[in-house]
Amino acid sequence: MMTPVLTEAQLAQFHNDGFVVLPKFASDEACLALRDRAMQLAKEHVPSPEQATIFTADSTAKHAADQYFLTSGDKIRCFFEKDAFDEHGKLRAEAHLCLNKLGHAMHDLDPQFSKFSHNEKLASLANQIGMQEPKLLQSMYIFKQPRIGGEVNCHTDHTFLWTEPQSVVGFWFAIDDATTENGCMWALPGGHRIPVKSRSRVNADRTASYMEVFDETPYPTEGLVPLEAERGTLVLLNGTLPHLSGPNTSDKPRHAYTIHAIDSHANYPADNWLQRPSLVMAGFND
Ligand SMILES: O=C(O)CCC(=O)C(=O)O
Repeated sequence: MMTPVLTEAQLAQFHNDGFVVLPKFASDEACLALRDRAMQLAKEHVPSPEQATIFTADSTAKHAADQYFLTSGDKIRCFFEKDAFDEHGKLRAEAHLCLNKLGHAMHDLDPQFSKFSHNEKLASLANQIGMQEPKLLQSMYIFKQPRIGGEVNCHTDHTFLWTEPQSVVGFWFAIDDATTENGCMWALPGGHRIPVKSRSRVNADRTASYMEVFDETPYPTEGLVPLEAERGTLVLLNGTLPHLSGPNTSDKPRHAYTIHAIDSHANYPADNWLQRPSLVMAGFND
């Protein structure tokens, strides 16, 4: 029997609202060590400024950019902010300071990220919210850089990491303090009960993804609440919960680390964009 992490009230909140905010889940020390490592990985893996220009999504570069993204499920790759490039396609600052995120397998491939992502507390939490056999599918380190950190549109994680039945859960950690000024997340309490409106799929030769839309109407914006979070806070998100984050117009960075776990009892269709041909998924306490 694992030691429960959530109080009864927090568990009820997760089920009722589709999310729960858990301050001080990770230590400042662990967050800062992860932050340092992320900056190091950014420097090591960032494409050169010349290579980087291929990701400015003009039509000839689209295919290369799609391939770079669609084959990143079992790698550590760097993705640029769209405002990172000036009108001549040149990076506005040092390349690693223009990144939107790292993705998508740091939790498997980097020892420091692996240490942060695998422990008894997370295993117990996943168990408490009813995941039968949680497996870590993807990780993202989101920089949300000062002034150029872009918004993340309202979405559900199930749309992008589809399982049958639905099982994905987001484990989002504030690595810096996240506020309404620097682009914290927002979520729609109870919105996880709205039927999911779209499903992202890839075409048969895996050259591009497309959206299968079930319902054209946007998610309601009324009722969205800001999820301000101090460093070390864990926000747990049901996979069908609509959530978003604003742009970072401030001069403060807003780093965050997010893990998406699925239940290995659920089917993971082959037309999900994210595949991990070279890696087996591990559990939280593996
Ligand atoms: O950190 C953000 O800004 C958004 C993260 C998000 O949407 C996610 O982890 O699913």
